Amino acid sequence: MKITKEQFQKEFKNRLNEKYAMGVEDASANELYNTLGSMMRAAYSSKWHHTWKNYLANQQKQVYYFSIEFLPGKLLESNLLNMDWLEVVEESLEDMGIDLKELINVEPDMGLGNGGLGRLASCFMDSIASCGLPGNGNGIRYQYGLFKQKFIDGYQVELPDDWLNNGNVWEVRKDSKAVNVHFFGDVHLEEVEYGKLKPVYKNQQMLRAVPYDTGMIGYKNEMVNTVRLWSVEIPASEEVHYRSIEERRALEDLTAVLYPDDSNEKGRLTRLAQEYFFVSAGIQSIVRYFKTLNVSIHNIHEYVAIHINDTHPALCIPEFMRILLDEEDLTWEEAWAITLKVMSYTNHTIMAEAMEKWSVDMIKRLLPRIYQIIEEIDRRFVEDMSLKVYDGKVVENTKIIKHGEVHMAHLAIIGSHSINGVAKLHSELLKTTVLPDFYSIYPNRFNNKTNGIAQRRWLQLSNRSLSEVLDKTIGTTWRHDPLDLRLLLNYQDDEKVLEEIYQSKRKNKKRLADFIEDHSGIVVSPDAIFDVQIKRLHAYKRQLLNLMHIIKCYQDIKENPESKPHPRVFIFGAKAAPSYTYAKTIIKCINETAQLINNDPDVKDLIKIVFLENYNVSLAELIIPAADVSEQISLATKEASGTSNMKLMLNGAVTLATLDGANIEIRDAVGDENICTFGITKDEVYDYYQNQSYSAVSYYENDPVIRRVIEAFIDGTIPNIYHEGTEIFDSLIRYNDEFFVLRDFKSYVEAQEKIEECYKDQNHWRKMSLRNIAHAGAFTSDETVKNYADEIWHIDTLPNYGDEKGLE
Ligand code: RUG
Repeated sequence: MKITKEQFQKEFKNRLNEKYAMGVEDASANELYNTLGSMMRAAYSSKWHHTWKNYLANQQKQVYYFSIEFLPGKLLESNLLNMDWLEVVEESLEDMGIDLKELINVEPDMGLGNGGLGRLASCFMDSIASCGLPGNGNGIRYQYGLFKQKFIDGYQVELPDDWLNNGNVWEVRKDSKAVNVHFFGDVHLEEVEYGKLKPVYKNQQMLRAVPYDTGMIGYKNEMVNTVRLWSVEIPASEEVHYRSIEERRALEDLTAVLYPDDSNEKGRLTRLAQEYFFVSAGIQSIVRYFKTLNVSIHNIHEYVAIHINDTHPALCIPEFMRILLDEEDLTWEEAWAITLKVMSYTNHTIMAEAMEKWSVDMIKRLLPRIYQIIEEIDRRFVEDMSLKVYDGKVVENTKIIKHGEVHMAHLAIIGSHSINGVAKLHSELLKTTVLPDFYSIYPNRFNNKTNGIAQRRWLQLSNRSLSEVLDKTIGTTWRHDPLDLRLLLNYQDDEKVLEEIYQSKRKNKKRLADFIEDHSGIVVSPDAIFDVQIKRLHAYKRQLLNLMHIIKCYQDIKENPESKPHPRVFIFGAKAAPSYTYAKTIIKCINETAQLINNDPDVKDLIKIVFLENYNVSLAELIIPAADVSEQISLATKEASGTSNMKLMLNGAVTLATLDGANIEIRDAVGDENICTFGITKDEVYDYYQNQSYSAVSYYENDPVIRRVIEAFIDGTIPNIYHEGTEIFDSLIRYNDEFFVLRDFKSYVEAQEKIEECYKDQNHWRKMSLRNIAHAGAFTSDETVKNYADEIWHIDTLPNYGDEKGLE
């Protein structure tokens, strides 16, 4: 999509005038942003149209990625980059006296996800389009995104994120593609002809699902795929039933909020209704599109792949069955065989509390026909397994309906031809420890697809200064083929290149330091080590371990005022689920420790703690390029993959890591000497579990350093945490430290000492940093989605893709 400066400026001014009857000099940043956005949308619309027309003409098999979360952040800059407009627009705006950055700033973050899971979905959408693959997203258009986090007196306070307040320039409402979704009521099966049963419904509630489509622009390849997000409305025919505002609100609330919990849930009925709502709407729209291909429904699996991202969309399986059985009149056997070929599922966690289960009563009431189908899937599964060699225990462990609950992971596994984990260790644990019975039944379904990140957003856009150094040093091919970052290894002894990379890091640190001062009043030096932990606040991620080390450093300085550690800034970014009190307790403790340390003159600025409010994609884009140290310190076995580890590495941070999730693959890629690992291994963790031999109190009693740190929580050293400090103390000592923080403390401190030692030897550190950048090309989502495409979805680029890229 090419445009010249002259064309752009002319069109921009015209559009601004048309839209707002204004000239550039009178318009606000918001008006300019909307003008630019609408102009871009108009420009890529024809490519968008062509892309799906080409898919249609070629009867291209497409994948539909069903995810209850998408976390794209801002789209303006990445759309400009992918359209190949970025430079022209930046320069043209500058000529007109407009700073593109100001327009970027007015765009709200599209925060329709909680963390890694939603961000991964958005990286995949970018990569699928950028690799020219036929794939689309399907999700919910929440009216409110993930809450905005504020700190008041050190406590997390949640405010609504009204992100649609000023409209959304990227979305297109498609009224003509709306569908109806049904809930509640009674259903019974009636024999319509000999041997053929059909459901008959009474008293159902009907809601309208209206799609809002957003174009997913491929990187300079003229392709535009679609993310379709569904919003609820009351159908015109049903208006009379809902006369009061309260009744209407209750229904419209269905797509109002993103559930801000990764694991615990309130409002379960609404959450279950959300899951069915976007699943049913999505599948109906896929089948409707499929019918325009004029292909027999018996072959739908050759044209459609559906991916279930975590268990939230697992109802895809019974919903697809419902359509094949009730609307397309297929036999159960054939419908099931097709469903299996269409569906695939990714598991993102082994944390037991995140394994979704729904009460039978609730599903039966809300989705009576879907429940019948789940029951029948389960009945046939149990029957089949009992006929095969499996013993009763295996069948008991794997069936879908147990103790009055529907196990969504079991439904997803039984109904999918592929089940993957998101890092090698995680996929291994699924087979050996979490789902061994399923693995014994379906060994061929299990596979690994290590996560990846979109290097366009996480390097090209967010770290322009490093990108320029790379272009100058190794050429620009890495922008299309990130594996070419390896060329950087040729320069590991080149002082000039090392210095340039260092200078670009320093520039990014200065930018972050300015932001920190503006937003929190804390002054930090860009010459300090920037030590970063950015992720959801969760006990297993062990922000507490980080905090305990900081307290130790503080106590060391107090005890020995002459000590001279290299200055450090410990930077946190993390939201806690509103109902997760322990996580909120940790936030409060970090904030109070920050108050104490940042204002203690004895510390002489050797340590600073900065907990930035409202961690989101845009903030990540600012923090990551400035990081020296990447904290990836979850207890081994608990973090399925992690993706901030990949983003930080790509930006030259050195990883300080446990042997968990994708950290292990990062270590294998960069080599032991370019990462700092510590902590117990998965085998040691399971050993403790098996022998029940862990005793936190013995660490407290026998290790004076640990004792001194833990006591700081309860002896008044850290002010204003009387209750919170006790809660932390109890979690560690009374409740035996569920995540082995005390067990790993010593080796974590040693690893931190090693980090400091390496940093002080700047030449050594700079080489480590370079090697991390050079090896990060292996962790891009482009590579990951290509593996999904080849091995799971069996989709391909259009036949002429790559020849001309502009497909007509
Ligand atoms: O916790 C996991 C991360 O380890 C992983 O990197 C990410 C993407 O695969 O998914 C996260 N996750 C898991 N988010 N929600 C869940 C459980 O539903």
